[in-house]
Amino acid sequence: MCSAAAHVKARCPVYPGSDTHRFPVPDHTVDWDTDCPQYSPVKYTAPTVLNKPAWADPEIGSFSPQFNSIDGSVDRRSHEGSYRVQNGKPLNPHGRTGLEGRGLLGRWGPNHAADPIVTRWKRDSTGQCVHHTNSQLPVLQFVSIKRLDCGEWAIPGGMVDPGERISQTLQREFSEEALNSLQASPSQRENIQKRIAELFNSAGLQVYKGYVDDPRNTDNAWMETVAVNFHDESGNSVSELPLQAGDDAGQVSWIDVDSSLALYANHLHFLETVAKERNAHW
Ligand code: RP5
Repeated sequence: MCSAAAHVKARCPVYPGSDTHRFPVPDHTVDWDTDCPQYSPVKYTAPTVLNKPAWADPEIGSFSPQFNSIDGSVDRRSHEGSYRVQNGKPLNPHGRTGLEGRGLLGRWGPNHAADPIVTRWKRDSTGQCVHHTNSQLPVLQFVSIKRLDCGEWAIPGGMVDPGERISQTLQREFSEEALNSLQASPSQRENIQKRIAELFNSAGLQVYKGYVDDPRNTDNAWMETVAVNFHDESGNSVSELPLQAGDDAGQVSWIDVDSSLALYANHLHFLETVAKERNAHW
C-alpha cells in the first residue's frame, strides 16, 4: 500500500446521495494491512451506475477489466503506483472506506479527473494588488463553483473522458462549468474557446497528481486527479470573461484564496500549494 495520508471524507458516515451508512472505520483500521476481522463493509452501487450508462463499467463477472493497465480506451492505472486486486476487485490504495461496490462512481478502481485552478491577483478599484492585513502578502483569487450535487464550493474539475488528454479535460471542464459553454451558441462557444486557449495553452503549474479524498470513494472505486494552476498574472486574460455557471455547477465566483475556506474533497490542499508556490497570502 502506498504511504499516503489516511482519507477522511472517503469515510463520511452517510454515503452521498443515499441513505446508506458506511461500516464505521476508525483511523487505526484504515490500513488494509491492519487486521480487522470484524470489518463488514456495506455493499452499495447507485442505481444510476447499475443502469449501465456509457460512462460506467458493468458489474465484475460480466466483464474482465485489465486493472493497473490501459484497458482499451480506459486508463485503469493509478497515479500512485500499482494497486491490489482481491477476489477480482481493485482495492482502494488509501485503505478501508466502510463501503464495497462502486457507489456513485462509474469505474472499478481509479476514476480519473482533472482540476483546473484558474487564479488572478485580487485588485482594488485603482488596479493595485491587494495585500492581506495579517500576512502582508498579495491575495490570490480563484474561480470556484458551487457543486449541484452537495452544495459545496469546489474547483471546477471533471472526469477525463476515455482517450481524452488531461489538457483537453482541464479546458473543457472549465468552459462547461465556469463559462457555461454547453449552453452557448456556436459563435459564442468559439469566442470562449479562443479567449481561454491562450491561458490554458500556457505552461500551467501542476500542483497535484494522485488520490482525491472524495466522499464518493469506496473500497473498490476511487477518485484521482491532476490539478493544474493557470495564472492570469496581468488580470486581463480570462479574468475578463463573464463567469456563468453551467453543467454540474449551481454558482460560479472568484473567491479569495485563504486557509479558512471550506472546499469539496481535498481541494483546499491543492490551493495551499498554489498559494505557497506563488508567494501569496494563505
Ligand atoms: C473530485 O471530483 C475531483 O477533484 C474533481 O474536482 C471532481 C470530478 O468529479 P465530478 O465533478 O465530475 O463529479 O474528486
